[in-house]
Amino acid sequence: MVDSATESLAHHLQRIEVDGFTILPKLIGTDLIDQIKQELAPFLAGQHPGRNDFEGFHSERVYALLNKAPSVAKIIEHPTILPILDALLPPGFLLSAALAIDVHPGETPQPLHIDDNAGNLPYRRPRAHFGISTIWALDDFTADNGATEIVAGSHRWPEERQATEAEITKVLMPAGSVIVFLGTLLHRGGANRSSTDRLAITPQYCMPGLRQIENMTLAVPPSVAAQYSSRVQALLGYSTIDPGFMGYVDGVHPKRLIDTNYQGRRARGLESPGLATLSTEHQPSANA
Ligand SMILES: O=C(O)CCC(=O)C(=O)O
Repeated sequence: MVDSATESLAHHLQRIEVDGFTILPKLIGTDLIDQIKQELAPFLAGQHPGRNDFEGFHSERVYALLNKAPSVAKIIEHPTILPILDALLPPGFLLSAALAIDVHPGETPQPLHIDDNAGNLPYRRPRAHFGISTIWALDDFTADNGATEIVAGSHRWPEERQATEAEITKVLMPAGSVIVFLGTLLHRGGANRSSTDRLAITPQYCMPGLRQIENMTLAVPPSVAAQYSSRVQALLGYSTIDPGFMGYVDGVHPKRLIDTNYQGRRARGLESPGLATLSTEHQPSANA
């Protein structure tokens, strides 16, 4: 028998395959929204307006979120979102970016873009996605307050194709909702023609072997990462790609920087697969 969670997962995966995105309405409630807003408030006091058209001259962005607003971890590892990500990305995928975007009145539309080519990788679209993005609405996304805008189906488009205004759709959703979309989908922040702010948080995830957009293990040092779950620590980069050792630090598992008692593969009775594929001078400690 197929349970409703499996059915719902299949539905969202189907939507993502066809349209490039799916929307999950009201996944979090006002308690968590208020808690996150409270933690973000000191960083959204007007000191850091956007520095270019992409960040938005009438917007504020807060980076290094897990070093500033710990409750954001609850959406980064939300139990309804993780299975979607697990289905779309290889095991060991990473948190590539996690930022708050407060779009103020007067903001103009952001340039249309995709999220999974920040490293200028030499692969042209159409291609498989390298990442998955989510945007959580912490305020209602309305027709005039800067709601995210997407181009449905553009994950299949060739690199050169430009969207017409008629092909751009606003993501209207109540606070607490989230849109999940492929890293290859064209989208942008909308213009804010209202008199109120539009706050969102965008956790973005990438293939385990890619460089993260934000350097997460510097943004969230071991002493701070220690407060989070093992899954969030792994998403930040306190992890290695298993089987193998990519991501090691000084020849050992990066989790040792958080927990000195963390047991390496050998102590756990595991082989160190993959070592044979490297020449001897490049082999790290088998204890990673
Ligand atoms: O603020 C939004 O709605 C979208 C922002 C975005 O796509 C980005 O900055 O990458």
